[in-house]
Amino acid sequence: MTDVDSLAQGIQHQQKRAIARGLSWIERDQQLGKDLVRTLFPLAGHAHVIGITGAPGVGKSTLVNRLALALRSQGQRIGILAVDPSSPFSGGAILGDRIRMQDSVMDEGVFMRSLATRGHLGGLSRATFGAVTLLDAAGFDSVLIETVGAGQSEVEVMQLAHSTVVVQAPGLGDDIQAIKAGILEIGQIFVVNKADHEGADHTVRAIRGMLTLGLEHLDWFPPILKTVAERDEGTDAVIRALQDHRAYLQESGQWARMRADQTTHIIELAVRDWAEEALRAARSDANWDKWHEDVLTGRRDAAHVATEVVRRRLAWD
Ligand SMILES: Nc1nc2c(ncn2[C@@H]2O[C@H](COP(=O)(O)OP(=O)(O)OP(=O)(O)O)[C@@H](O)[C@H]2O)c(=O)[nH]1
Ligand SMILES: [Mg+2]
Repeated sequence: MTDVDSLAQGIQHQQKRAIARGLSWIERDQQLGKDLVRTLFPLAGHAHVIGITGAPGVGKSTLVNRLALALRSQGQRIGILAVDPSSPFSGGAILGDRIRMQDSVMDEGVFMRSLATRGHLGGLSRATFGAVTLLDAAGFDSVLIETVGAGQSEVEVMQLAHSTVVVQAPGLGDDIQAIKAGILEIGQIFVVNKADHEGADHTVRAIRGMLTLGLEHLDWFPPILKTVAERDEGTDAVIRALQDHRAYLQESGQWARMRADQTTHIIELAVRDWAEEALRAARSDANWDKWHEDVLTGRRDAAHVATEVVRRRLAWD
């Protein structure tokens, strides 16, 4: 049995050490991690993947903690990913999350992990895709992904979720807040947290006003819910909205369509990896200088050389 197969087996048996090890492989973008994700992919597709996004400090982690405990009390096993696009290493904010998450981390049925950025473009969403696939294959019923809603990589990360909860808080310049992050399009559930603060109703109205501008034709109209996550108020309504949205996705066929899209995605990743590997091999091939010279002098078209590179790689495989 290969390393990948035995680790995949440990993950299926829900061994926390195997899960942690696999996630590290995936986070570091190692070949073993890629192999592992491909091995686990057919076992995934059952978990409800829930994105929690919003501006810094609106209470995402506090809400995630509440949701995790509520789902846990229904008997679910919960995976939590805190995705931090801003820091290459686990920074202060994530460390703070960990401490606040402690009561759920202690629980056997909850697995919490933070994922940091890889240097290259798309690395974060790839790592998150792999991590979600792993946790799903490990049998977690729900996977919660927390990320700060600020840029393109977060939007990409949220596209991995079945249901995205956009969290806002009163008094942060509501209109600009939502539009700037391009966040309205990705939210299926809106939460105005810190409803104990002044202006929560104004924020609800501002969101409703913006939503009605373009979503009338949709058959899912995003609910806008008020919560006080710190005091566990409103958690149940968010849980119900998530269950409704899941049922909606399943009945409308979107759940199956997302799984089909992911299947396309993993094939694309595999093809891209294979092509990159072929190129790497070509660069260290003894013929590289000759090919280079051929293209430079016009003796051969670059596409001809590419065909030869691929042919050689196929013969090698
Ligand atoms: N008043 C009030 N404070 C809250 C509420 N929910 C969370 N907080 C507080 O708001 C602060 C930020 O909460 P977090 O849950 O860390 O917010 P976050 O969105 O995860 O923050 P980042 O991950 O740093 O972007 C903490 O001090 C929480 O205790 C709430 O409903 N009301
Ligand atoms: Mg947080």
